[in-house]
Amino acid sequence: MFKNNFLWGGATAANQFEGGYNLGGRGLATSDTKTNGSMNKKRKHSFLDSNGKIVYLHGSEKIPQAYQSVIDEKMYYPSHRAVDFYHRYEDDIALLAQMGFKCFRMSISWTRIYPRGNESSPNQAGLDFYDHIFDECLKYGIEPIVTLNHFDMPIYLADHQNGWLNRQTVEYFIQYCKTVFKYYRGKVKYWMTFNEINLLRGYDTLGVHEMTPARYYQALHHIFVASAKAVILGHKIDSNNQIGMMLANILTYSKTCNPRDVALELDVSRKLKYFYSDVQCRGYYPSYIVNSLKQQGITINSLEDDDNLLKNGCVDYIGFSYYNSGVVTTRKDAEMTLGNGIKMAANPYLKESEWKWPIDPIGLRISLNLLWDRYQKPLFIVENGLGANDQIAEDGKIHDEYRIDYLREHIIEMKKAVDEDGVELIGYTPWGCIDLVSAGTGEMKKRYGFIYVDMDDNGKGTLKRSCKESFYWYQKVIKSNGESL
Ligand code: P53
Repeated sequence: MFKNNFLWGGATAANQFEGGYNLGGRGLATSDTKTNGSMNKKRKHSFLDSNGKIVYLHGSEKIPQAYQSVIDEKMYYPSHRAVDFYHRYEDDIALLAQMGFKCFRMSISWTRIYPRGNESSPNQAGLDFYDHIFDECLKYGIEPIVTLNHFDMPIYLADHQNGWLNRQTVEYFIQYCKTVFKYYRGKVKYWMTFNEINLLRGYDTLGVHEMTPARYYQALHHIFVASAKAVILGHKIDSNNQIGMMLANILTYSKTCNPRDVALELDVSRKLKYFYSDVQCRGYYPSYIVNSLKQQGITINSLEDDDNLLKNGCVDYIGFSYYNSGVVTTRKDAEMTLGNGIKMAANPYLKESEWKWPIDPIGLRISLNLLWDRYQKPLFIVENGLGANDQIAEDGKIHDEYRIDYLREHIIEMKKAVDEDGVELIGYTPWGCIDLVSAGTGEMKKRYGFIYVDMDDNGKGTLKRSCKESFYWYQKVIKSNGESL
């Protein structure tokens, strides 16, 4: 049985959901230069312009004022309007309330609050926008769950000071956190610092041009420090605040019982996942990373107080995403699958989604146990779900029984982790509860929602919302606190 106050809900992120990218005084974010799926491969530091020519983005001498001039009005950038939550939040939240949501996970767009990132005072229109959203949620008894940073940052900080590579970005981030912690004090209790902290690699998330391993670890160190400082500050501003980390929980299996495979799996799980949660839950760099950095000849520049900050800024809970597992093998000829964008060997025991992400509900129970055993901190499944190309049937409805099956199977395993294994679980917020833009591909047709949004990969459509079959199913799940599946 789930606790009475179990947080059933759904999850979103500003850059994939909100739109209004240049409204209400919002500044340009790195994510606003991401094009859609067809451009995906080219998008890191360049894109194809409407004549098929490659245009280099940030750092290019050809475009000095990159942060202002990179947007080509002829191109389609999914974040600019996304699915227009910006104008539709009242109706959208009413639909979530109709489903019985106890909580709603969303992120604040940093550039709505500090358009360039370095201003001395915040943008009032941005503060008002989220204030209205939180009021709207609270009106229905929906607890807002807020990610402070979900895959974006002010493009100004990226292009003028190399984003997270620059220590100064920590201070600007903390200024932003302080503003929102104070402004929304009493309205928001559950926060998360950095979304999928273990997957931040690109220009959009780190704001760093020309990445190298040494630069990566330096930027990451700044992010760890920023997160720790945010936790400390958030507790000081309101001792009721619960501030979590957010881990992409990519579960890895060893392909065989060959000890070489098993040892590799241990190594991969640490480098891909546990390094990050070890720092944020235990408050120091684990020995396996300290030694690996030494071996690579990488020295991280840190300040004297950083050790204390990491120690005192441990998170209150572990928020994590879980979509699938992957198989690790020392064999080079193994058949590889693309799940999660990270290359792993295929698992013959599992089916895969249309996007080739393996489907592994038991892996969710295993993941919950691994994290619980390692840290004994409350867990919160803040993303899970099936990306599928839903079709409107002849009766005008969307019969997404495949999504219901996916979620049901995962909830069953989640329940076993709670009932049989005694894991402490705060809540469950499936990803993209209202269809939104895919982070990995920029597509719209990779849908996760209970609520359908009429829009295609190029942003065309009425944006009208309609309830899928899964909407009514999830409504019953919530009403019965997970008993009626
Ligand atoms: P999409 C990679 C691996 C695991 C989770 O992903 C990931 C990614 C990035 O694609 O992202 C998380 O949209 C992320 C969300 C994202 C969601 O998973 O590629 O926190 O922003 O939309 C699903 O299908």
